[in-house]
Amino acid sequence: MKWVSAIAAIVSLFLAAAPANATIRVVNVGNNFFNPINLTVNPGDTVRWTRIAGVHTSTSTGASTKDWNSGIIGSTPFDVQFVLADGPGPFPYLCSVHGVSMSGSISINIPPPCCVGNRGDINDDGNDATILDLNYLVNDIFRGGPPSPCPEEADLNNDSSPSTILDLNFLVNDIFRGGPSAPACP
Ligand SMILES: [Cu+2]
Repeated sequence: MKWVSAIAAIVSLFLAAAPANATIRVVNVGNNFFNPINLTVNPGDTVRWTRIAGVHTSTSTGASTKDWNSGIIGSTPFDVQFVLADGPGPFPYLCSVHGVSMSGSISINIPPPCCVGNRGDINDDGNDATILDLNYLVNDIFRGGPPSPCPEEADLNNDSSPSTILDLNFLVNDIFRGGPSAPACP
């Protein structure tokens, strides 16, 4: 119980200082264009198509693995989240009212291969487990922040399921209590 409340205290400390969350990236939908036409986002970001004029949709072309169709976009914007597992894209789309003359694409900025650094380097900044990694992990687990760019590096206890409370336990124990460091990547 003492252990749990210690973690809760630390977590609440870091909630206040947690870094920016996954962001919302706006694509304006006008007559007859998307702006920007081509947009690259980070894993976890949400693309928000926002109508500024006319009658339009955001509709994936079917040429990629990710499909969406907004229908006619009204006063409520249309959101799609792009995650690491979607792959880099590009994900082409068009307006189903105006066809290929009104089209665009989304790409995802995929980070370099995993486990090139140290396990525990959750934010992939090239350093071993630090407070910044703890920030990142808390943000991921409790606030819907982006998952680690390197899932293997986020799996601190090497149980094949990254970014869980058990990894948070492990990291807190490592940083604050002189507990064991995360095992090396394979
Ligand atoms: Cu249109």
